[in-house]
Amino acid sequence: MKSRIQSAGLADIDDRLSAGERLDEADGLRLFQCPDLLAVGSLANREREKRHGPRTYFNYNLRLEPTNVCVANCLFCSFARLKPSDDAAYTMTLEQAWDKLRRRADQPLTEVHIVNGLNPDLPFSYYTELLQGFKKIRPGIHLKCFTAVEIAYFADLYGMSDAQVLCELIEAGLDSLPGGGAEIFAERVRRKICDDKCGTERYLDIHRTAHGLGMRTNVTMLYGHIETLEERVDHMLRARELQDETGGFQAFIPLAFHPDNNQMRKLPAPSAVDTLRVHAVARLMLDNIPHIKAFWIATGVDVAQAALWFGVDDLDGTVQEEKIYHMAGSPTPEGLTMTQLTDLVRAAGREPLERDTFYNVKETISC
Ligand code: V47
Repeated sequence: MKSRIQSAGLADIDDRLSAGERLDEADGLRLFQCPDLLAVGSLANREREKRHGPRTYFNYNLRLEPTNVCVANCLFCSFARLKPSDDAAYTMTLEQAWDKLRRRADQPLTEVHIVNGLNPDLPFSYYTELLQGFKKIRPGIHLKCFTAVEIAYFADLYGMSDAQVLCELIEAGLDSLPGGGAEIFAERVRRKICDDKCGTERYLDIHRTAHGLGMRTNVTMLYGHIETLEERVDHMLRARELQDETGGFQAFIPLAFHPDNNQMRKLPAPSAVDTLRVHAVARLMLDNIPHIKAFWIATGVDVAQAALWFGVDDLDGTVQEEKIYHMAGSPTPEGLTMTQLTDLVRAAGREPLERDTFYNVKETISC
């Protein structure tokens, strides 16, 4: 592999990684431009194995999207419905949302992950009661809910500061924030694809505030649409910079753009090769973020398996109900069982481990 890395022109990057040195913007760009994907992948795999050996994490989780009514008009989104009168618009009652958890009393779930549209018609109490109700049904469940974009929207709609919103949600049972809403941090792209939702500085500042309040969060990157390679690297560096300051990010999650049923449907979906490379470059650039996650619903199951040799150590979890990607054309199942996750990790030659949201590992996998 040494000679392959040399032929690929990456010997200096290899040396710097071996010396524990940090890569810079120009290195990031070279990793994206290098024609030899396997050379890039082998460097990412080395960094992955340095941190995690063959270990591959996933959890027993449930994804819920209680409302898709949304005032934002993001060009990539196939899930949101701008008007509540639209046929496909929905808002679950609290009972309907709680029932999703009640009906799974037999499942050893450890996390509920909630993402919503920006719904102008709900009171703040909808969200606090939603969390309180989940904790009443399952006191031990981890609630990873609401993107920073939702937190910003709540603050503006209900006349609170971002910190106040976070504190009230924590009081109601919120445990951590998911990474959604990051899209691409570069203002040029944000202006074009999601102009009417919270900007980069506020997204990052909400994560900064959450970390300051003792919460752990994730950070995502939506790739494969109109962003340039430079903008991908810039995105990673902005996440890395905040992580230097707070240390609060647990995982970086590249999200492959799915083009069906949205305003960017003329664009092709990113290729498997691009997906493997994005995850690999993320592992190499983000030396301070512990986990690189392949969200298997976004990458596809087969590519997620291969990504376990391209820097990825985490596969999210069972998920079970997912709408955002399936409405945008994802052909994966809506959920996987723990047995399926375990089998696919083993088939890829890696070691499957069930984790909780904080990456504490369970002795045996709950199949
Ligand atoms: O913010 C929306 C993305 C995100 C499309 O934190 C799309 O553990 C591709 O953030 N094609 C929500 N992507 C999902 C998300 C997430 C997923 C898994 C784990 C975690 C975590 C977070 O989905 C949105 C947006 O970036 N998205 N539409 C689409 N057409």
